[in-house]
Amino acid sequence: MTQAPAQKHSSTDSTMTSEPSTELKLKWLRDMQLIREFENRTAQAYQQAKIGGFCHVYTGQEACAVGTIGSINDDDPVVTAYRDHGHALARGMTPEACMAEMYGKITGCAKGKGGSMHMFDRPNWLFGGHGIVGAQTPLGAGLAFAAKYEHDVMKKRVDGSEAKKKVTLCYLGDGAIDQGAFHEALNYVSVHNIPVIYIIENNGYSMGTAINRHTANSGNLISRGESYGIDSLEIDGLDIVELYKGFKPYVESCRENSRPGFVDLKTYRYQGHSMSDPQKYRTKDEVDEYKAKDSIARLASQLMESGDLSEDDWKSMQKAIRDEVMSAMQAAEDAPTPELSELITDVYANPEKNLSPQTTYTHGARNPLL
Ligand SMILES: Cc1ncc(C[n+]2csc(CCOP(=O)(O)OP(=O)(O)O)c2C)c(N)n1
Ligand SMILES: [Mg+2]
Repeated sequence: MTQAPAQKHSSTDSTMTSEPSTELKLKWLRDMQLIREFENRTAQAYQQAKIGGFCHVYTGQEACAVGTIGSINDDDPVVTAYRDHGHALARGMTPEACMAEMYGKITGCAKGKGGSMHMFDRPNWLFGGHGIVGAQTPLGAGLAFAAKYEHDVMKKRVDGSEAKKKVTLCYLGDGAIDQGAFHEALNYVSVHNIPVIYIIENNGYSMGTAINRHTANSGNLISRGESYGIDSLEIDGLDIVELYKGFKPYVESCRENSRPGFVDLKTYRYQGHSMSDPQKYRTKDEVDEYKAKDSIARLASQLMESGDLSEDDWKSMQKAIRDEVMSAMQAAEDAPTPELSELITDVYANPEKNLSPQTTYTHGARNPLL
């Protein structure tokens, strides 16, 4: 599976943003390296059985989350699939809360009840982490609809605060683009002018099935967005600077015009699909070919060439990040597991009624299982 590097732009071309500042590039380098280190340690902890359940790491794809989340506002909603640690960290979740969640500890972002696939961070406007392929795509439409309704109709938020013009980012993998719910969502958001951008993190594989074997017209994914009347964009997701230059004006155009978006963001994952994947469907040469184009190494060498980063600075940045992640792991290790009483807290709207054999559901029907 080899994907052609892409940079096919739509009508937003004319508004390509200017070169990002050195400060921003250094921040991206740090954010991407944090995800890389975090994911390498996650894989290690999984192998030591400190983390259980399904676990999918994001190594290789770091520029996607960092570059796209770096193009929106702190209070724009974000929702994604199960390969979600990178999005959580890019959105501002602490490594402690993210790691503790995977360790099943009470200090985790979802009190240890969600695990790897369900990173959730309400203060940072991250609405999961979803394990059912494509399930987050109608949720992305709903989040964007709610924000638009608050702005255009209610003129304020439900809590009385200012309603802003927002854009929602909804991520999905190339393996999710043929889900029916996604097509219904695309149709809906286009008809109703809902500003949600669907970002296909196209890593070329759905588990072990290469894209040309799982989807029709795989070389032209944006034709799907265009067929719903959505101005769509192809971007090379391995080069964060180019990604930002193309994506940032696109976001602002969707925000201003209250229009949805569809982005084919071409990327590659270095590890297997999940932690138990013998990877018989691809060659080591293919993986190495992509590693040679690594987004972190590329940005670091660009910054060195421009004289904005020395070898020593880069080494000490890597060390500081390593220490930060190690201390998050230690904190996760030391944190307590949830009390039994936490089992149904935050799970049901009214746990007692729904779980008691004597009572009925809130809407009055009797529980048929009892
Ligand atoms: C509805 C549904 N069908 C099947 C699965 C099993 N499954 C989990 S991940 C996956 C592959 C999805 O690949 P992709 O969307 O490309 O995401 P990636 O893992 O590459 O990030 C499948 C089929 C699932 N979780 N949900
Ligand atoms: Mg994929």
